[in-house]
Amino acid sequence: MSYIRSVKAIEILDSRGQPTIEVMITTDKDIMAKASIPSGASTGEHEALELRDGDKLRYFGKGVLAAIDHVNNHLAPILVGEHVFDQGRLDQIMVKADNTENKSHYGANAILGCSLALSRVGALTAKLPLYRYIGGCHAHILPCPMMNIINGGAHADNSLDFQEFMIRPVRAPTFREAVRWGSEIFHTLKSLLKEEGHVTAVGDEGGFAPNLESNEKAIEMILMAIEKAGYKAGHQITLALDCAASEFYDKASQTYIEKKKKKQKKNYIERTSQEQVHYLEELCAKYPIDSVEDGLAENDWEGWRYFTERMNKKVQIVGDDLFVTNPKFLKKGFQMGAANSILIKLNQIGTLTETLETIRLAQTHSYAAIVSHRSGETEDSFIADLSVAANTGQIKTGSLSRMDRIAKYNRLLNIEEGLGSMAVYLDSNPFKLK
Ligand code: 2PG
Ligand code: MG
Repeated sequence: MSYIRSVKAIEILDSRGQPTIEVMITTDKDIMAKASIPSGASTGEHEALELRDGDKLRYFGKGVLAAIDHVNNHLAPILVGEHVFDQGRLDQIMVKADNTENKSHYGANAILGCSLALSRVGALTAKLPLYRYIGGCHAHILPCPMMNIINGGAHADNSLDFQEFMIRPVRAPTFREAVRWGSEIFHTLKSLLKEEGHVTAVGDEGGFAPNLESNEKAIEMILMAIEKAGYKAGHQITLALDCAASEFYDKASQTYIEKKKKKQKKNYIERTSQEQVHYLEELCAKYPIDSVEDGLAENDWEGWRYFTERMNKKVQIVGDDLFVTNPKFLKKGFQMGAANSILIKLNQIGTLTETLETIRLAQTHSYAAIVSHRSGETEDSFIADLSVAANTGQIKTGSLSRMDRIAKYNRLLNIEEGLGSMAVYLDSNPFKLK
């Protein structure tokens, strides 16, 4: 038997240079494991609370000393002396002790730090790779990555309102090949952007952040890069969008506004919810797009229902801000017929156990689950193991640059190697291309 001897948190920095929390757990057998917590920029209204100090004299109010104090002085006493394999029960006790709907008492960052460090120390104690410890003996599916090679929205200081323009190497034979295809397309895109005189600086998730005149132009540049790199768009590689539409939805007028163009005093388009759905449909008809995330705003449930009714059989419709990894909102989605997939982010809900429950709920209702990073990340590659553990078949973890993104790809390459002949790279595209 192994017991938790100590739990300690410190303040570290994430990929945007903002403070975040790292938790270290040590057992009575001197086994030690750490976990650190990511942070979003385009966060959903109903996410679990990320506790920030608000003290303007430190990190412009973004310090996490209060969350750290909660770990060291309130959560540690709950965990110390407990058995390291008691993940489910200990997550439950921490949630109960917090006793709020959105984990605002201790902070979801504090609770999740403990939850993830606990599972790592459990895996080390069991002498198992993390994905095997969490997922058991049937965990063997390597996820199809959604690689975000052009960044816009809240992740880049450029002209694009859509947040993510992604490629999916759906027909790659292995994960290793999927990474190679993605990397070659990424570098080809760089040279094409350069040729056209665009900047090749990258955004928060490592994709390029050029000032292109429209979403269509971004998509067309990617299609050119796919072809020039020697791949077939619509067959080997499909496209995925994360519109992050809550960011450009105007609540007062209930319309979707080309916000960045408006700000630059250029001609801009304003769309009603129905028009936004029709616009997305046009994009999907014109280009080999088979996955659309947050095409509508988080509270525009009627728009989601309308989009799903029209496009359910044709594309993967992914709820991120809409569901915030929370069973309550996912169930509402089932009832209303909103979306057919869910994005899974550990820190939207705040414990490993609840995250696994949400994935299970989605899968039992034939909703695809896609494990995802946040735009602010650390070197922690927990989500790579999680995607294999839960056999989700899909992961979204950014572009082919910046070590905070690459760390996850590298971990998956190692997992694939470790699984050997057991490894399966899933063609996770259940939607027929036109
Ligand atoms: C998203 C995420 C990750 P953020 O919207 O899907 O790409 O962004 O972490 O900023 O919410
Ligand atoms: Mg999103």
